[in-house]
Amino acid sequence: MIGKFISIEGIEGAGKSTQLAFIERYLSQAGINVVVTREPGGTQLGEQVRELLLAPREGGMAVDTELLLMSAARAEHLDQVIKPALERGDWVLSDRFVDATFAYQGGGRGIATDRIEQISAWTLNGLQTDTTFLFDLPVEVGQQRVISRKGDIDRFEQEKTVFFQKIRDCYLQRAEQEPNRVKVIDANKSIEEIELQLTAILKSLISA
Ligand code: Z5A
Repeated sequence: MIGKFISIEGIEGAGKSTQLAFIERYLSQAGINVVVTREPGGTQLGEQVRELLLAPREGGMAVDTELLLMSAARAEHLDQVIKPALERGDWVLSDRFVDATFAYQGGGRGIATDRIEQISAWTLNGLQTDTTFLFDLPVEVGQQRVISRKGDIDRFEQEKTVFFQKIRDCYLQRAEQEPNRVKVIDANKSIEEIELQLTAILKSLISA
C-alpha cells in the first residue's frame, strides 16, 4: 500500500467536519488524490448501519450490539473503500476510525479494552492509520457548539457530560500511548489557529 491513511477524532462539537474540508483542500493543492469518507458509514451498507446506530430509540441499544455494528460497518468500509484507495496510491481521510471505538464503546460505554482489541485485530487485520488528528477541547465547549448549531440531536448527542468526559480521557490516553500516530490538536482555538496546527503536521506527512 502506498497511499496514506489519516483519521480525525474528537468528542462531539470538536470541529472535525469543519477542518476535514481544510485538510482535503490542503492535500489536493499538494497534488494528492484524497478520498474523504466517514465512520460509521462510508459505504452504502455502512450508511444504513449508521442510521441504525444514530437514531434515538426507546430502550437504547445493548453495548455489545453497538460495538458489533460499528465493527461490521468498518469491515465493509475497509473492504470497499479504504483498502482499494490505499492500494491505488490515493490518500484516505476519514472522519473517525477505530480510535472512536476505543473511546466511545470502551471509555464511554465501559466495554473492556481487550474485547475491543480482539474485534479490532480481526476487522483491521494489521491496518492502522498513519496519522490520527485528535481534536481536543473541554467537553462543555464542544457541547455548547453542538447546541448552537441547529439540527436534530442523535442517540450519542443525547448522552450526558460525564459520558463525553470519559471519552475525552480515553482519547488523550491513546494519544499518550501512541504519540507518533495520534497528534493532539488544541481544538479550543480559532479556526485559523487550528489550521496552522494542522498545516505543520500535514507538511511533514507529505514530505515523509
Ligand atoms: N461512534 C462511535 O461511538 N464509535 C465508533 O467506532 C465510531 C463512531 C466510528 C457519529 O459521529 C457518532 O458515532 C459519534 C461517535 C459515534 N457520536 N458522537 N457524539 P459523527 O462524527 O458523525 O458525529 P459528531 O462527533 O457528533 O460530529 P459533530 O457534532 O458534527 O462534531 P464535529 O464534526 O467535530 O464538529 P463540527 O460540525 O465541525 O463543528 C460543530 C460546530 O462548531 C459547528 O457549528 C461549527 O461551525 C462550530 N465550530 C467548528 N470549529 C470551531 C471553532 N474552532 N471555534 C468555534 N466554533 C467552531
